[in-house]
Amino acid sequence: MPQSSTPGACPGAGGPLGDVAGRRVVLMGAAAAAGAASLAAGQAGAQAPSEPAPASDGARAGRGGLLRPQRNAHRELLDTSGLWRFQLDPREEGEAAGWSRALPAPRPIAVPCSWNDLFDDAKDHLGLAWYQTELWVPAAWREGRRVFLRVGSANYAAKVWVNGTLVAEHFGGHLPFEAEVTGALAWDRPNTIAIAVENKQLLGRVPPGPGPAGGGVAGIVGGYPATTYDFFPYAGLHRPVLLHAVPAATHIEDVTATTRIEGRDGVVDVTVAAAGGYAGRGRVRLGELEADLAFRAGTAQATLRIPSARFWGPRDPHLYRLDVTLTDGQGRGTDSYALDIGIRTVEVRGDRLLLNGEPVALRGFGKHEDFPLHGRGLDLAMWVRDYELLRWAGANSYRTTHYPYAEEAMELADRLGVLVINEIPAVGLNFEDPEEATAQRLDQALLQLRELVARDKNHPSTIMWCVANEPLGGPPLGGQPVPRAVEAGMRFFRRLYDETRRLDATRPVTLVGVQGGVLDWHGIFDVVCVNRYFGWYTQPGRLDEAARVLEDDLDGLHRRFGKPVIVTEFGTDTLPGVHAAPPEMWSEEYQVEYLRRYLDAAARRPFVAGMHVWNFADFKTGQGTARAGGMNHKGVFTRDRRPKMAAHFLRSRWAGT
Ligand code: BDP
Repeated sequence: MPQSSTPGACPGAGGPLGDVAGRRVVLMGAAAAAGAASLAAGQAGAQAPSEPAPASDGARAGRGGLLRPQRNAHRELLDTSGLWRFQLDPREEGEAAGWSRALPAPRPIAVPCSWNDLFDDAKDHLGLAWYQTELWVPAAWREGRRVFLRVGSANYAAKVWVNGTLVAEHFGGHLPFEAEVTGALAWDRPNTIAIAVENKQLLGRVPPGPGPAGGGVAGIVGGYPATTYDFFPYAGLHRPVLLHAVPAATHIEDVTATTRIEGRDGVVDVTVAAAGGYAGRGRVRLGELEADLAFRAGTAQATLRIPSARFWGPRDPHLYRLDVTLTDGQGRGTDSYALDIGIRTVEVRGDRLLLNGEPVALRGFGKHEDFPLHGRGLDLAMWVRDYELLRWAGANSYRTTHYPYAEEAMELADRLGVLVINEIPAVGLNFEDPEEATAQRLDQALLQLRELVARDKNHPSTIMWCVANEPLGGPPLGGQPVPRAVEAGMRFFRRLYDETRRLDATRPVTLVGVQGGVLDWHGIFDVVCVNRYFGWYTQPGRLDEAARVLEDDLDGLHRRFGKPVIVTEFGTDTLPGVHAAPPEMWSEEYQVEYLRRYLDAAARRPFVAGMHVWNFADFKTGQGTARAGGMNHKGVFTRDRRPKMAAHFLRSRWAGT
């Protein structure tokens, strides 16, 4: 996003993606609920423009719904994925020149996909670029429907036009947003959809661009393009753009299902929100069970009890189908929505993490949405293969490092019984950066948190929310914390913790700490998650010494916090085919021996509730002296998913084969 030059700059001063004032921009769901402050903050750079809120549709705002569109007897869906037109706009002239109606010199592009690995001149381009497509909307949608346009993920900032009318603006990649477009559609000709996207690395964003205090690990490894994080800043339309239609009279805007276990029974509390302050009736069905819904001011609740329920977990990922229906005076359905839910509980008791009342140990990885050519674009084949490899390795868990993953990935995790730590894109935060930047980041992080919880709250696979990865309050790897930065972080993380619990009281919340980082912040959270690289970034080549330091460190964390500890990252860069005996850094043997020591240390400590190897697969980064071929090589699989020795080692430890 272009930066406004003065605090409180007048609307439009922000440049092409900053100009929404005076126009009707309808942003739905959680983003609308989050309101003006968050949206304005998201588009700010180092300076803090307080741009007015986009106008939002009162009927939708405040409900926090972000239901994944579906097709059924009452709902329609049109996926625009395919070839779109594309044009870079390095001089940011497109908006004034009317590119929202037609691009002057377009080339074809695939949607969804990152643009960076497709065109040589777009590789390191993080500035503005335009997407455009044309499509007929089915005539049957014209009567009695409201039509919405939903963008699954545009990284980072996006502005959307339909037939030249601005309909939405959104800040933050990796999460969906939608706008009502009913009034903007044409029915006698194709409709033009144009989306302008940019991924500038700016100080006030989340993740932030590099500030005066420098980045986190990326600051150590260097890198071009410059980022505060250690993965490539892929840009573009990363998930499908959908049009969907719902009944005009009223429709189901949101469903929240939370589950409890009482004895052998599963209890499901369901809250339904319907548009326009709906005050009619409905019903909710769960297998044989059914309950009536009586709406007041657009909300209704019901509780269903399943005797001798099957509880969801890795061994039996059983899902129950929950059908919600709105009904007219004769009891006929007027809208419906179906959800697959799992009955399970997650809680922290003392230093144990419990799933369905039993201690659970997470075995798995940190990952990335990263694959050749597609970059961060949705790749369902990759996801299906990755879940197959997780099963092959005997893993039961991963963390969505360092941003929310595709909804399809969450759905697969539900079906396959994989336990997910679900993380917002708050990576690269440095609390030595200017206060103003921290304030903007807080607004943006809160927006992303609200959108993430709204999107993923009904997934049984999400067992924990994570609000940040490796924030800094002083130099990394053990420098002295800076008191002002520690305090600023304390305020920031208390706010994020409280907000997460307010949005969802059913899941633990965590923060992932950097090696040698600020420990005080962990005290706020339910689970202590730490990334540790003893034997790699420190104690290089000295695995036995590294193991002793790790054991002392884990015991210290346990003594200090008395909470479950998860080692959310540990790993070594490893080039497949490089061998060494005795093991040496970068060799396959070194990766195996390093992982062995970490897993052994954890196995002797029942308070260690999980071990996530960094990383599942090699992944693309910026270019830098520590990143051979612009890659992080800490995968136990290569980028094209071939196993290194370490993958076989993990399989023998975790799957027992
Ligand atoms: C950690 C970061 C992760 C990096 C990793 C590494 O959380 O994103 O990729 O280090 O250096 O600090 O490999």
